[in-house]
Parts: sequence; C-alpha cells; structure tokens
Amino acid sequence: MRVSHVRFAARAGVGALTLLLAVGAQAHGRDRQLPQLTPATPGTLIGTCESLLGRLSGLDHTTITTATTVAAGTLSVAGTPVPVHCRVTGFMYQRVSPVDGKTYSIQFEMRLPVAWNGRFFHQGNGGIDGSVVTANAGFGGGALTTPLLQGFAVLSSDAGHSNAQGGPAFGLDPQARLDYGYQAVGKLTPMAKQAIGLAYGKGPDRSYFGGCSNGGRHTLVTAARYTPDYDGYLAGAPGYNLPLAALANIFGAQRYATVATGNPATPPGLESAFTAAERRVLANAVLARCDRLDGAADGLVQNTRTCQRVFDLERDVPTCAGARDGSCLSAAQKAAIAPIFSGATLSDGRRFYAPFPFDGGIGGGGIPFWEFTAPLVLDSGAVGAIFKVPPSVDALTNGPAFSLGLNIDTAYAQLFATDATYTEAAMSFMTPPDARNMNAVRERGAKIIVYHGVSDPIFSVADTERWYRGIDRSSGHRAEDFARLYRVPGMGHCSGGPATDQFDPLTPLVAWVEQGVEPGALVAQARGTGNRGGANADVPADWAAARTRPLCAYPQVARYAGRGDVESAASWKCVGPKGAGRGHDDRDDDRDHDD
Ligand SMILES: [Ca+2]
Repeated sequence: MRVSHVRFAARAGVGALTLLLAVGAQAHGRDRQLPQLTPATPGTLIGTCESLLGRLSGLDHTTITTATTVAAGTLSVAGTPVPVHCRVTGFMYQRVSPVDGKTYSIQFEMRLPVAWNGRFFHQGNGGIDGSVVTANAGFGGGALTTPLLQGFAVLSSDAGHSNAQGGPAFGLDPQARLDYGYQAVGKLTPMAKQAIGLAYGKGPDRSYFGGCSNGGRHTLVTAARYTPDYDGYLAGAPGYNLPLAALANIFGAQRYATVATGNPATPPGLESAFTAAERRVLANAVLARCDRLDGAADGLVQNTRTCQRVFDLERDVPTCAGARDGSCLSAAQKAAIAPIFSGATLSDGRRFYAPFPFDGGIGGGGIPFWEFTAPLVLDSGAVGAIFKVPPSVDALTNGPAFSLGLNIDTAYAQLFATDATYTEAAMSFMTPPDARNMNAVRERGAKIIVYHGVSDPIFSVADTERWYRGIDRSSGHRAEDFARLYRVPGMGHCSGGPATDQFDPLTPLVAWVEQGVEPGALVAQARGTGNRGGANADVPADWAAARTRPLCAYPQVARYAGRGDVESAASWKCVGPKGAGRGHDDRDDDRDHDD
C-alpha cells in the first residue's frame, strides 16, 4: 500500500511525493498516540469512619460488618507508620452451595485513608486465596512502600471462599471455582468504587490492580477481562497459566521421586532426590559458565538467554564416579532433573509448560518448599479439587499419593474439560482469555508493569517472557507503549534468593499511567545485614550488604560498564535490543501449549 502511494506520488511529481510522505509520517505518529489518562487528585474521608457502617449499608449484594478507625502507626511498612485510616469489612453474594451444602461468600476488607490520594488499589492475593490478607501488601522483597502507605484506598478479599472451610475443597463448588478464577474481582470492583464514592464524595480518579504469584495471575486476568475498570496493573510472577504450572510441578515431583533415597511421599524424602549441597553444585556450575557473560563475576547472571545456550547440565556439572556425596550429580539424577528444566512434557513428548532457566538462584532458600513440598500439599489439592473436571476428592485426603500417582496425560486433558456440573474449564476460568493480545489495555491508555524472578521455581520467567513477546507481536511490536517486564536474576518466587530483590515498581507505574513518564530501569537493592525491610539470608557474604543493580526492561539485560564500583547500579547499564519482537528467534519457545 505504501509502495503504491510512493509510486503514484513519483508520477505526480516531487511536491506530491513530499506531501504524501508527510501525511504518512503524520499518520504513523497518530497511530502511536495513545490516550493520556489524567492524574488523580486527593480527597478526604467524609465524616467519621464508624458512620460508614450505615452509609455503606445500601451497596448491592453486600453486607458491611464493621467500620473501624485504625490509628496511625497501627500498621507499618519497613518501620514507616501507616497513616490513620478506616478499615471496612464485609461480604458479598452470600449463598449456600447446591453441590457441597456449604455457605460461601466473598469476604473483603477495605482500608480507606483519611488523607486519600484519589486512587483505588485492588490487591490480588497469593496461593489459592481463601483469606482476607491485610490490605497493605507491597512488592518484591522487604517492600519499603505499599499502596496503602501512599494513600490509596485498598481492597483485599478472599476471592469467594474461606480456607477455614477445607482449603482447596472449595473447588467442589463450581461457582467458588469461578469466583476464585475471576468473578470475585468482577463483583468486588463496582462495589469498591461505589463505596469509595460514598466515603469521599467522589469515586476513584484512577484504579490499579496488583499482586504477586496468584495475585499476579489475578492481575493479568483482570487486565484481559475487566479492561475498562482499571488504569494500571502491577503483576509479580504472574502464574497466568497456573493450572499448567501446578501440573508441571507435579510432573517434577514424579521425576524427583525416581531418584529419591528417602520416602518420596514426605517432603524431606522427596528432597533427598536433589539435596541442598547438590543444588549448590548446580548453581555453582551455572555461575562458572554464565556469571562473566555480563562483564562481572558477581554471583548474578544477567544474560539469562545466552546462559541457556552455553550451559550444559550434562557437561558442566560433575557426574558422580561412585556414590553421591554432595559434590556431583549421578547420571540418574541428571536424567531425572533435566526435563524439569527443559519443560514438563506429556508422554508423547509434547511440552505443556515452559522451561525453567538455569540460573544462579537454584540454591536459594525458597527453592525446596516449591520443588519438594508444594507438589505434595498444594498442587495436589489445586489440580485435584479446583482445576480438574471431574475433581478427585482423594487429592484432599492424601495429597502425596494423589500427586505421585497422577497420570499427567489424563490430568492435562482434564484441565481443559467441562461437564454438566463444571461448565467452565480451569484453563478458561484461571487464565486471561487471549493472553497474548492486550491491545484493549493499550488503547485505553492503561499500563502494565510485570516483574519476575529468574530462579522462580513454580511459575517460570520463560512463560512470562513468552507472554510479553505475544503482546508485542499482537500490538505490531508496540508492547513498549504500554507494558514492561523486569526480570530479577537470582530471585525466587516473588522475593528471596541470591538477588537484588528490593525495588519499587508502584511509583513508576503511577507516573507512567498518570504523567506519561515511561519507566526505564528500576533500581533494585540486595537486602544484606541491616536492611530496613528485613535482611535476606540468601544474600552471599561477599556481596555489599546494599548492593544495587538496574532491573532492565525485557529483553534488555544489565552489563557492567567496565569501571566503577561493581556493587553499584551506577556502574551498570541496560544493553541489547529494545522491543521483544526484533531479533528474537522465539518460534521454538512459543510453539507449545495454549495454542
Ligand atoms: Ca555476573
């Protein structure tokens, strides 16, 4: 089309050519122009907190149970007192399940600052939900700020079921599944906005959604399903393919069980397949091969992608000549472990979940819980009772036996299945519809910031990278206009690991949404001894206690500039191509599942 215009212009003469090119440039510019959302303006809580008990009594499908003033300093964030606010508790859509006879409702709390910044923050919580986590959560490790501390009105909920009623057993009730997946958010959002309007005399000017892990999943699901309701999204370690990740973790447990020397049905027994000493052997081998790729042997691998090409488990990790002694891996261990990293597969070899990168954080303190305990006590209940159609009640009574005996092929199909009782499949209610196309978010001027630990052992950073490449492709390589992905080398699940895991993604998100300030690298700090947000035991002794690093926007990576204090972010720069779609041969990575 453009070529024919130029040809026409060339025939019409130089003047017309210039005009057409100018028009073309203008059209291109217009095409890139996205709406700039206006900034929030502050407000003040009207009347007393306690009076909200009556003033909020008319909210649809909602019962307000308490409205209580919370004095300044009752809550704190890394030693900083949270200002005075009003805590409102209540529940929505109370009902009795026709399937299991239990009473369900969506329990919530809202924390409404007296001095309000004009914004609403919907806090997505982790795990299988089921409890109203205090609406004062931060992001990364040892968070120094939270939305509540900054004056947001914050909502937190149990997503429609209470863990006191049997944890994952809620999955037997089909509506509770849907509320957990996405519908609780859809019910809470208009209620919360209306409550804010009654409390302050105006609704929120700007609305945000954020959380880590399952909270990160909620965030991307909300971006896809409730696009008009929110302006900014902050997703940590988004398990946006959570049912597949949970099944992949069970796949991993079954692999470990083949080389366990203890009873694999108890967590310490399963860990005997890959001990702390052996995980350090692997981490050290990864560092030996990959640490210097970024210009500094500093215990962090910035060039994750290159590292996956140059590191070889078989070649680079010593194979035990005799008995295992913690300094090597046996040939059988390597064979068992390799498929966990290369990506969980069905019996026909088809990969159903992303690979996990080799990284320096494999020896981190948070790894054994996710690798050896979670598959037997969390993923069992999640896959068995919440995701599968039909559910398996034996997963609730004997998780280890369920997970270690599970037929992966059968369970995989059941994540996509429906029946007369469970009319929506887990891979529908738990995931963002069309996850790789978020153009509606882009077009309304909303923004997304995602962060993810490279050594996350439960949700793979590679899956999140693939999501980013997907939204980049579907937007005509304009993901940069509205989304950033920050990878955190060495970091485990949401925080921890030998990493610079303390950072603030919230402030740059708000500046991007409301001021159009495009976020660059985030500066992240290690939490060594004396850190205000709490020390991280995984920080190696030979690091500066307050080491800083830039977290670069994917696909860029940090590189040591060659001079200056290697411990300081100022001596590092973000390098590599910008824009996920250019120069990346990611076809192999993108071929498996959800297509
Ligand atoms: Ca390095």
